[in-house]
Amino acid sequence: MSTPAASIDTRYTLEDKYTRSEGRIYLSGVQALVRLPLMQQMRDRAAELNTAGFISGYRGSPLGGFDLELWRAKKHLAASSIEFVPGLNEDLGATMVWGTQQTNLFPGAKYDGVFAMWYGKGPGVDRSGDVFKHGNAAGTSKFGGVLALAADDHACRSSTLPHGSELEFVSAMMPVLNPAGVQDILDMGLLGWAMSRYTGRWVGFKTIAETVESSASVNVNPHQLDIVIPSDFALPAGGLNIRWPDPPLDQEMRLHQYAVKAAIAFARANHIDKVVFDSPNARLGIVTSGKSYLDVLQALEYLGLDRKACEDIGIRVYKIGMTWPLEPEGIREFAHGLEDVIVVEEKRAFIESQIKEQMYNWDSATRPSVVGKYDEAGEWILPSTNELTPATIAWVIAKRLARFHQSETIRQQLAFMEAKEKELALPRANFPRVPHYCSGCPHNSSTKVPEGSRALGGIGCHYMVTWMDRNTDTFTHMGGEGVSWCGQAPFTNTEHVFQNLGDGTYFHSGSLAIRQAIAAKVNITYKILYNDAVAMTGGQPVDGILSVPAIAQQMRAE
Ligand SMILES: Cc1ncc(C[n+]2csc(CCOP(=O)(O)OP(=O)(O)O)c2C)c(N)n1
Ligand code: SF4
Repeated sequence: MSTPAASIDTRYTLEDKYTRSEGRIYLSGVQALVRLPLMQQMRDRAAELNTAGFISGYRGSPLGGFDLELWRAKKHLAASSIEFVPGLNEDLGATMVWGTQQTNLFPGAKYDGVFAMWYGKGPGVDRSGDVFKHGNAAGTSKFGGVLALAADDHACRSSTLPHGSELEFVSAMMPVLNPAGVQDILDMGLLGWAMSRYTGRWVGFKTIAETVESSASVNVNPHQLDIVIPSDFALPAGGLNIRWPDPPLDQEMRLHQYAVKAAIAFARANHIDKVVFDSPNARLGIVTSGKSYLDVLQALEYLGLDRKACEDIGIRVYKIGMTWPLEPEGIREFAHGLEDVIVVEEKRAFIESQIKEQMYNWDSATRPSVVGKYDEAGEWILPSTNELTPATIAWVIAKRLARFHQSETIRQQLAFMEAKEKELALPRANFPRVPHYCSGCPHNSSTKVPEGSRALGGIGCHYMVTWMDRNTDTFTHMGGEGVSWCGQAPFTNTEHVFQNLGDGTYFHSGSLAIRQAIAAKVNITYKILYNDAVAMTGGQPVDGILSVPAIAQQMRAE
């Protein structure tokens, strides 16, 4: 059947994804993140606020291409008074973001406030911990706000370690939002900045490949959300925003005594956590968040359980948007009347441990059992390693459900899944395909080592050398290149090693590693692999002027 001509918007252009202020648009998660500050500006202008925006951070999967998309949207950002200044590395990017919140402490500020966005891969979150702690303790400005985007790689698809950043944010006492898809990125992003202004805190914002690399048709009206300020929470005198002077113990008091509670009040007032499936006689509850929420829906579908079936059987599903601090009233209402709660989340027991802590003092006669990573028998039912699959989740739901509900459909579905798994487990021909450099890549020749010598790997495309027969083994985190040798050299008969160091990494932090090697007086030869790009993340230019003569001069000065 042909589509009625009237439903085709013939005036639509690709630019509209950043300019339209109503209707639905098909956006990728990364495009939604670019659109987000533009929408914040639309809201601010409608509220007659004269604000500006600022974006900084450092690339890394799954936000490897975020900066490329921001550069493409340059003219839209400029028209909305939004500056994009890439960081040399993540923590310096975060420090610039901290600075944006200080702008209005001094005379001369051109805007009412600067709303800021930081982005970085999980290891970038790790290395920015000091800035996060200081910036978050100091606070955000009243009409500014900070969203900190963590790019997490749960399954280690493009990283040296799998990672989830929740606990790092909590360590800095930053509230954490976990969007489940493209619409959530827009909605929770706007809520995040509003929360940041209200609580005076930096707000952590989780992104993973499944959410930022997916696409969806989403409502792009910046005013569709009616964001409310809590009426049941009293801010301390002077509020929670940044100020100067501000002694450290005063900052700590504001953070511990008020800010976390303010975030809870804000989340409650704006229904950031919500019951999505309910039943008048609910017995089994499922708590979940982010990508796991989508997996739970898929798992229920595998079991043939739609909304109506959940209602009839007695299943209630709770989708948590703010994973820390867990809003207590919502979880209490959700758990009311339940016999059993399953917490479905990837990586460590983050929500689960908060629920258990909150429930500890509830009336034990009505308190439901709670399982997540482990069940009561200590069986590892929803592992914290790698990622969870809808099939694994479906098995756990079916098993817990079987305690009060048996159904032929579920039995058949499980039998079908079991047969599939057996089929997949059958021995099959295995032809591992080890990635290699592109033909013509300079790393092809530059990572060869002279006979009898050995080299250490580093972060970047050239890391692939560790899979080749080139006597190159072990690596460090980005920017530690060669420094591990400083710890080995005094204790081995090996007299010398080569160290590979990409030019992007040299600029990010690696030049300091070279200084460390010189200071430690070790015998090492650095190969600075100049390919004029931060190749592994999309071929971005290094974030400054870097030429071979400039590197040579810098090295000579060392
Ligand atoms: C702290 C940190 N930030 C970001 C990344 C993501 N990352 C992995 S490789 C890479 C690029 C390295 O570029 P370069 O050193 O020029 O090596 P090339 O890929 O060009 O060989 C980046 C940014 C990371 N691993 N760690
Ligand atoms: S550095 Fe560039 S050419 Fe070399 S392997 Fe990476 S993407 Fe390919």
